[in-house]
Amino acid sequence: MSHYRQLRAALARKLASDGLVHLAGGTPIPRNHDVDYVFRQNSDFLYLTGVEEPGCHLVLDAKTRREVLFVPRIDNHHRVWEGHVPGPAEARRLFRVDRVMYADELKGYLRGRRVVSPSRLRDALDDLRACKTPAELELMTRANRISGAAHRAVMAAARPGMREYELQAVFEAECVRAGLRHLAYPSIVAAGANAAVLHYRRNDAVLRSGELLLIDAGAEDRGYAADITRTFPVSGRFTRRQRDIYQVVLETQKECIRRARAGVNSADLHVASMRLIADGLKSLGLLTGSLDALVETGAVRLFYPHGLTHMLGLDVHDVTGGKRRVLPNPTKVPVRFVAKLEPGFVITMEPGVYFIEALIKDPALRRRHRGAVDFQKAESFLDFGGVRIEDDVLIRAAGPARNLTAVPKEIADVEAACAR
Ligand SMILES: [Mn+2]
Repeated sequence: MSHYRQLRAALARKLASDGLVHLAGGTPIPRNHDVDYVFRQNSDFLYLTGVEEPGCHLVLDAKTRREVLFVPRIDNHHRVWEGHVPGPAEARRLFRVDRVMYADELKGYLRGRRVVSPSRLRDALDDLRACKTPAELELMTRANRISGAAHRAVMAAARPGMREYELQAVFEAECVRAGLRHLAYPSIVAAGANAAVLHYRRNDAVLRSGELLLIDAGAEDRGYAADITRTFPVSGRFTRRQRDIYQVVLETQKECIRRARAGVNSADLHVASMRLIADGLKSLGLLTGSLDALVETGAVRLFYPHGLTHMLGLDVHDVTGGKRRVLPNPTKVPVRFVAKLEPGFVITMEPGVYFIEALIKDPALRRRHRGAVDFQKAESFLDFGGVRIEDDVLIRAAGPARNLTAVPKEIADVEAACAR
């Protein structure tokens, strides 16, 4: 809790001349009659308070540093159904705030006082949340360690004939068993051609021998996410064709991790990954032409249509650091995440190669990239699906990034993990 107190002090320093900060925590969201979705605290609120209860508010006087936590007034009926909820005295001790009041007193408390505008507060929080503190990194490391063990369990459990959701169950059971009861995002478990659906969610197909299985899944620890993807052979051994594509993605990922250092622009890294993938696909006869042209015309995007990296933190696609960090895109290709990497950033590294029917068979794309893409060859891969390899790395002040993800990814190691 002293960690959260320090973060509130840091926010107060930033907004000292702006007045009063009012931040509302999350409230339960109805799922259907009498049932709410599993509650997940608002990320900003969690960042500043560590409070995982719904219906709370934080009011922080940035000038005097005085902080008040507002908690819901609990009646006996609520206690009958929900059990013990800390009252003001207990909440004050638990969450180390100056004062605790009831949420129904908030309106009166704020009356006539100047409150920091939502956009100003948004920017200050984006700025603060970008660089992770040692305490945050501990949680992120733990989320990664447990999610990583769950990925290894999935590799060991996979067998032809199983359904994708059986592996989803293996992954999620491992995380819950280790104490992480919330996923950072819905698990993607995609066998064969399903891996070419980037946000595949059905997870109900049968795993067939000879196919690859792509699993993109991560748990969160007190809100801090892990975001990990592995692709492995259902039968435990890569075929020649799978090996070729896998190796292109793996070498690209490893090279991008080597280059991910403080001061490097994430957009440049993305272009570097496009070039590496284009080069690999050239050597496999899927692409033809100069790397510059394959990147600038977007030909390589037919096989690699998403970004290389995003920020990771309390949100799986985390804040990118506020207005003062906004940069023009220095490259000639559209990139969503443009930032100069800083010590304390945790980012994903997730190149991929996919054979997506909607792109490969698109008449306009076929006209535009005629000559650069061997569409006949690409069509012969339509049953392939795709390969993505995703690790989470911490940018450090000096030297290479620290990889938080320890899950087998070299071909021999993946096959050994599958055989276990
Ligand atoms: Mn990701």
